[in-house]
Amino acid sequence: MMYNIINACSDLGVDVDGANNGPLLISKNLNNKMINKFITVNKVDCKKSKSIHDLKKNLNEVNIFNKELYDKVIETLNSKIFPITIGGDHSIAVGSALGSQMVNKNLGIIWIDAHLDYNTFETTITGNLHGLPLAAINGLCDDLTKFHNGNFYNPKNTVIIGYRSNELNKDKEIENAKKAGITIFDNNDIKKYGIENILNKAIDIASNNTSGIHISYDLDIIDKQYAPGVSVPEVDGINLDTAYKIAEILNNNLNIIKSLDLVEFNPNYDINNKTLIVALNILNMIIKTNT
Ligand SMILES: [Mn+2]
Repeated sequence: MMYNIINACSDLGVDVDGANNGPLLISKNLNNKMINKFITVNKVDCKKSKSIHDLKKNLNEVNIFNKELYDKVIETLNSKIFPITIGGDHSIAVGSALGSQMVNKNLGIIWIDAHLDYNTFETTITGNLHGLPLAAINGLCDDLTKFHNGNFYNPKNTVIIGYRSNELNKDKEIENAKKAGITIFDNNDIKKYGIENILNKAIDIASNNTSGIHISYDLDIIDKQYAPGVSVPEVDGINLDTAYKIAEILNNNLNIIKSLDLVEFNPNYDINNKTLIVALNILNMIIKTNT
């Protein structure tokens, strides 16, 4: 199995700057003989909206970006290469996950994240589009997915792991997710049952009657003391052993995993390259050869 690394260089989905510079920094330091090639998608040149009154921040530019990323993921899969998309803020997953769905048809998804990313245009209070991608992928945010001509991900095969955030509008976001019927394993579930049990359960749910799984791994699931270089850091996250255990289990399941994102590395907030090194370790563990 060979891999294309797709650098998704956008921070237009969040009012914090810098996540657009994460992918190239990771790629520059990624030496792995299983990599076929590096592809880069850049955000369009624009004046980034950060207005608190704008509840669809940079919508047009995010859509232009995601359509281009979508095409790169489709192209990669059509040449029988595994796409790894490096973000970028999490709004880029609308492009990568739907691109994979377009080719693989009936995928499940595992969203590894401190946040639900399950706001809709009706419930977002910030207008930061990186808070909507999972709802969008389930077909609940039409304005973010007009470029997509295929199926959406079925909520029955949609699983979140690691949720623990305390955002102001979290009740509405949880309500969205519960109404849709997705499965949520929160941070306490990981503490109680262990990451191996939880991730294996998630894989069962996401792969049940599907053609495979798309993985979206947000670095903010990790405690901010180990991975401070993200746009919205959260305390009480998983430790590095757990973060690497996830990578190892993903590597063991590459037969059913069809595509993957690693997102939200923001070099502006990194300390002593901690987060960069964690991201590189995770990628090298996922794409190591099984021999
Ligand atoms: Mn996220």
